[in-house]
Formats: sequence, structure tokens, C-alpha cells
Amino acid sequence: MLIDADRLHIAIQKNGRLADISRELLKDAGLRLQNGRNALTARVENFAADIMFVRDDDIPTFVADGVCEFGIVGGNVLEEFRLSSGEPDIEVVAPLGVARCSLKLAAPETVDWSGPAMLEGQRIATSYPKIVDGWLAGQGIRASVVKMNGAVELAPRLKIAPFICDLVSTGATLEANGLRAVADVFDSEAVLIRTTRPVPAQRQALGESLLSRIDGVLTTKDAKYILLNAPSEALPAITRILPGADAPTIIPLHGRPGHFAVHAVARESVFWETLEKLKEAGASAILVLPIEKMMP
Ligand code: PRT
Ligand code: ZN
Repeated sequence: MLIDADRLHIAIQKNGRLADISRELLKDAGLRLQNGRNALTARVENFAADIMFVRDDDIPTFVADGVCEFGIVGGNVLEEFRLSSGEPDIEVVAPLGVARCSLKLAAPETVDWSGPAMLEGQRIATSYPKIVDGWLAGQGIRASVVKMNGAVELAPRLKIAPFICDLVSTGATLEANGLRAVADVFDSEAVLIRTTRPVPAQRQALGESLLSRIDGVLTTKDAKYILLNAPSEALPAITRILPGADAPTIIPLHGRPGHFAVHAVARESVFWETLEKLKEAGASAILVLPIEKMMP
């Protein structure tokens, strides 16, 4: 693997649910990646960084060892790694709000679930044994955890274990296998992580620049620019309704005494309901515009 002292190294999943999300985030931060899908590394053309394409399970190791300064990984994989390796040299920089899923305990639909006490002395199949062990300890239950690397949902049918603990997003996989979720064990989303190992000064500066760009991407994601007109008496109600807006700019409208234009950055999603409320409060000529880039 190519390690260049003057460049940042970012580990992302090669193939899988996080692969496109990770590429997209780096692209939105202005990094132009070479396209090759089969390469193990890619040089960023317009930023001093190299991308390492790896299995998601290896990303925490790369970052903890300082081989990569940054990585993008599922919170579930990170938590399992954390519990397996004590205090790894990893810091979560930001949750990314994507690849949301939940590690859930599931039982066959035929089981009359009466609560976690039913698990006492039972077997539970999972790919996340440390997280499940921790959860069981929290419930004061002794059960044996069977590690499976995939196809966990088949465990009850194969008589490997009567219960499973697996990631769920829509619930379709559980349903297709005659299982139903009975308890939430761990909620997860993709996270950006960085090494807490010392990083040479030049790469440190590159890292700060990357983080500032990613911060801009994340704050812009749901942000919108809202413009509207309103009479002065409606301004207090309107500024209260604007979702997640900092102090709006209020400008007098030329030729319409007592009427103002309100400009605001809304940091949360703007729904039709919000626009209807603004209109009811006295706003007119409401415009909601996308924001392309934002730097605090
Ligand atoms: O090859 P590599 O080791 O890199 O990838 P992988 O196969 O281990 O991981 P991958 O690509 O499947 O998932 C990567 C990450 O995506 C996970 O670690 C989670 O953080 C996140 N994620 C989000 C999910 C899901 N949603 C998800 N639904 N990971 C897996 N699933 C699976 C789940 O295991 C089950 O088989 O999807 C099925 C359930 O989905 P539903 O929609 O039917 O409930
Ligand atoms: Zn994996």
C-alpha cells in the first residue's frame, strides 16, 4: 500500500452500503477521486490525500493504528471494535446521518416473547458479540453468544441459536425469515472518525482543511435560504416559525412602508407545513432556495 508522508490517508469501504455514501461525501467536500472501482487506493487529483478502499471491518484498525488519519465507518462496527480493543486511538468527528440502522434482538414469530429474562441460559447468534455481551450484562442476563459472520437470520432455522441479534433497517429481512424484532440493542449510523495518534504538522493542517470542508457539507445538507415579504406586525411570529434560523436579515421594501423582506438561512428541512404556517402568519412571496456551499 502506498503511504506518502505529505498526504492525508482516508479509509473508506470498497464495496457495500457505505461505499457510495463515502465517495459522495468526499466529492461534496470538493475532492476529485479517480474513478477506478477495483483499485485498493486512489490519489485525489486536487487535494493532498490518498483514499484507501478496504472492508468496513478494517477501517477502525487503520485509523487506530494511524495508517489512515480519517475513516468513514458504521457506528456498529466502531462500537464492536472499541469493545474488543479497549481504548483505541480513535475519535468520532461527526455522525453523518446516513446508513441508519439498528442492532435488534429478534425471535421467531412463533415465540411468545415475554421480555429479556427469556434469554437466560439461551444462545444468541450475532456478528456483534461484544455489543451483545455488553447489552446482556446491562440486563443482568447470562446467555451464550454465538459469533456468525453473515446470514445470521438463518441461525434459528439451522438450530444454531433460537435468538439472533442483527442489523435491521426496513425489517424486511427479519420478516422474510419468520423473525420479529423484540428489543433494540444499539442504534447506528455512519460516522466520520479520525486517529488520535500524533500526526505530522503538514498532514495535521490538511486534516483541518478537510474537516472544515466536511463541516460545511454537513451543515449545508438540509440547509435552505428562505426569502419572504411581510408586514412589520407579522415579523415576530414569522421569525419564531423559521426552522433553525439564526438572526434573519430584515430589509425595508422600497415603496411599501411598513413592509419588509426577510432573508434567513434555515438549518433544518423546510416542509410545506412550515410554508403554510409562514403564510398564515402574514408572509407572502416566499422563496426557498438550495444552498450550495457554506463556510462558518
Ligand atoms: O464487505 P464489507 O465487510 O466491507 O461489508 P459488510 O458486508 O460487512 O457491510 P455492509 O456493506 O452490508 O454494511 C455496511 C454498514 O452499513 C453496516 O456496518 C451498517 O453500519 C450499515 N447498514 C445500514 C447496514 C444496514 N443498514 C442493513 N440493513 N448493514 C447491514 N444491513 C443488513 C443486515 O445485516 C440484514 O442482513 O441488511 C439486512 C437487513 O435489512 P432490512 O432492510 O431487511 O431490515
Ligand atoms: Zn464488514
